[in-house]
Amino acid sequence: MGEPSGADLARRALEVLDHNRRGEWTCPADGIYPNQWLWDSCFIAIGLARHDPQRAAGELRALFRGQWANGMLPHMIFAAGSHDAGSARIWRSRSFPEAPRDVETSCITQPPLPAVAAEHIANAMAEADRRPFLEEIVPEIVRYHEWLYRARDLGQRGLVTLIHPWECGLDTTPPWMTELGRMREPRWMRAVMRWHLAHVVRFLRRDTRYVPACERPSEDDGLRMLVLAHRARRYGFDLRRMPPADSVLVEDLAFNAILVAANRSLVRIAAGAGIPIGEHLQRCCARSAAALDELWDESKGEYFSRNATTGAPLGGSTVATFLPLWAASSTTARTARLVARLSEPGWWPRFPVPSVPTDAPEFDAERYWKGPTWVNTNWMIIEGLAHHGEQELADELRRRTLALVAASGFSEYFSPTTGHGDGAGEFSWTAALVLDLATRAPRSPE
Ligand code: 9WN
Repeated sequence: MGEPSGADLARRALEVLDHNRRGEWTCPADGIYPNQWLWDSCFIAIGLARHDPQRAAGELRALFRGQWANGMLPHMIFAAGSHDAGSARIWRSRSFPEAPRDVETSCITQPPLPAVAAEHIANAMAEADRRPFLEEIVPEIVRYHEWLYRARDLGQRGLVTLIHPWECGLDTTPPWMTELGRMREPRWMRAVMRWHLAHVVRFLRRDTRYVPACERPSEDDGLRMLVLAHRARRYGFDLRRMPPADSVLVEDLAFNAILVAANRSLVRIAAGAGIPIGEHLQRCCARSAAALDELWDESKGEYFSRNATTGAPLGGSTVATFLPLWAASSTTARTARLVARLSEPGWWPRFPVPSVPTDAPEFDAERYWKGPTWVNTNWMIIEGLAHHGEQELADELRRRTLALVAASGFSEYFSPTTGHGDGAGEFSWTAALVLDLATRAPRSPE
């Protein structure tokens, strides 16, 4: 595969982002994803920063329209007049006094990337614009990180607990789905499963109107995720009130690795702008960086998420194992072992890096987070490799990612074995991160 023309790819990426633009913010994809999502907007802002830092700043600002009075940043902000009303009904955010009055949001969060996006935007901005931007955005990000530690790290152990797989961003990743399979199911759901009626649910689904069912969550997984969201609602989506027996509580690897990388960005941008982030948050940041190591399994040579109640690791290899490369502050035997794993055949098929290794029993080449290659996880792995001075491998993955998108289009995800584009077409974060990867000169480590 040769190097695709960066300028041409960047131009096409911008067309996708313009097509999905909804005023100040950008939806992930026309049709299937009409609303604003948290980590999508951060990836979008990172890409836009290369082209138009002011528009990127607007994208991030629009995300904070949804911030709750307690600091929580919701994973979705519903577009006014959205046809996705069913989804808004799950949450009914306005019934919570802390939720904003002028927009409807979900009541859970998503990987905490705003600090990373803010750093990319600030670095791209003209000197005169940088300070006012940071003075506005840093306090909001601080409030969000404080909420994460206050509301989701009840034991002050340094690891944030997630209450729903939608929070981890890798929604149907096998470890979470196995955990959901153990959940006590309502009687009606057992009946649906027993009588194989799940296919009936397909007629009620919105997503399969846009994307073939074989590329989306299975009916069983989809149902369980809905049941869990309704159950969490009973407890006000409040971890303090959620009984472990009726909940699925996970110290999620991807989320916590991203949090550590984001904390580092937050400390840097706050220091650069002379904004104190407070001793308490600084202590939380240090604790998180150390606690991430607890998720490492020395015998397997991989990181795993953990059941927050029992402490048991959630087995099954996933791409999340590589995200601590981005989080780790120094290169160790462990990081070297992770880098070496990337060359294993299951992790390095023709179109790397798959969300589940191709030789794992759960691998499903075209189904969502159960196998496909995603550009956002590749981007974070590229950042991680560069961070540890693994420039050659970072550049190789960058080149392969660009070539894949040049050949298959700006799809939501791709088969790691055939390179076929799956899920939504014209997907915003694929476009934005391609814009970033195509525009950057192969990078030197931080
Ligand atoms: C539920 C928007 C979002 C991404 C997630 C991805 C998918 C939503 C869905 O789409 O999740 O939040 O409807 O399946 O898993 O990472 O943010 O692109």
